[in-house]
Amino acid sequence: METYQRVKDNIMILTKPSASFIIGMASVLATIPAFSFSQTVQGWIAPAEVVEKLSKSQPQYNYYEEKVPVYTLPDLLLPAEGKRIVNAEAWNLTRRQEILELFRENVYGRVPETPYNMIFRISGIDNNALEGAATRKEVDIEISSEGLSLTIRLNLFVPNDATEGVPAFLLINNRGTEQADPSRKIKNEFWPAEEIISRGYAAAVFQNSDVDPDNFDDFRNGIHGILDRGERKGDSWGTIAAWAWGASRCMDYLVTDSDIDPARVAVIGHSRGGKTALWAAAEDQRFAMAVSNESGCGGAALARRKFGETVEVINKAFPHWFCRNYIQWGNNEDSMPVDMHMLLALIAPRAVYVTSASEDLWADPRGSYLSLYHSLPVFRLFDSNTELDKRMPPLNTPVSSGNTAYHVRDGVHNLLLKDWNWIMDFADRVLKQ
Ligand code: GTR
Repeated sequence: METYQRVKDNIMILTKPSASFIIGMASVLATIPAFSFSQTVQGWIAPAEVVEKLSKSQPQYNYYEEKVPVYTLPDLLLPAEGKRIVNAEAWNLTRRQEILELFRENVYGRVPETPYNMIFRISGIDNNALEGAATRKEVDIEISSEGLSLTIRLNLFVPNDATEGVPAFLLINNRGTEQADPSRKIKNEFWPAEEIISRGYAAAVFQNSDVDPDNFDDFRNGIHGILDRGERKGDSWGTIAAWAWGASRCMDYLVTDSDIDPARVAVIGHSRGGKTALWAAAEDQRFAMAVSNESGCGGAALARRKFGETVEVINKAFPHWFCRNYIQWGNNEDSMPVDMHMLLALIAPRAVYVTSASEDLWADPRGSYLSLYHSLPVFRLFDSNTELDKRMPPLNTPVSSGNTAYHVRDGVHNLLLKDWNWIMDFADRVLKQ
């Protein structure tokens, strides 16, 4: 893998070669087997000017491929005890549960077992939304326990021309409400409800802050303030686990709505929302697909690469996102019993789509792709034809195999219509056929 990365680095610099550099490179390339060059030029490499710019402005973080440490990933198919997993049945029965527990214990934390009541209230229905193309429903999901309560507002558009329950995208909105405005006065590519409807999907969204505000207050506000009991422990749930739990409460509603096909609901999120979408699908197998848009550290990106944002950095900046036990893995990634390929594997055999953006090196595009690549042994237990190239696909070129997909889009950290269109192309294949 190291040789492979260095080959890529060489080619990366060649995008703007100086004369002396070309001469220098000639001797380097002479040592590379002939097939490497043609293979390498096809795949994505981080733009040299972005690497330089970020490395200058943030010298404390690594943006150089050649500085990625040599690492060994935990073996997905080797349980703590017993024999190597060789089939889907054994994976589901033993190893999947073992890895899920490791993520609860070491990364996101455990949902408390506190009982609660849940009520769905349809607060509004507009049968003539989106110029008649959809019905809009405002659903309030009220959660209460021992006199305390909160409400998650689920906004939902369902296509009016459907004759049966449709597949749906549930977006975890971690940005301002204007990015996913259900009144459609403000339209934003972050939640292109019109396009989602026109392609035959329901478009659902909730605000992550309805479940738990995105700030550190020692876990007093949001759902923590309602369900947490007693002292916090090392594996008590953090805010990402709370948001994922909120996605599952939305799913609780969606399975009751006959306009939706409950077997074809995708959960999608961007960045911190992408981390959440992956964990939601790992915890809740009712989600048929998870989309991680540029989720980076604590999401799709391999922690052991220490590229861009790291475990240590994310815990300092966002002390409420993960469980306390996660802190110990900062600068100690090699000892962590999991890495993020194992999170993606927890979603198998359901569909998973991982995305990156070419200028978003903070979220480590290559580490995200490699994570997907290294999760494939589990997807192959279910569909032996699932195969991706170890080289990244070129820019703006989605690749998919079986129930896995990836793209790296040009540009900066965001969820755009371009991303959605490729994601829906994949969903057309895996959720509609
Ligand atoms: C960043 C954070 C990332 C990512 C991002 C976002 O500040 O370091 O892990 O989650 O925020 O959510 O936009």
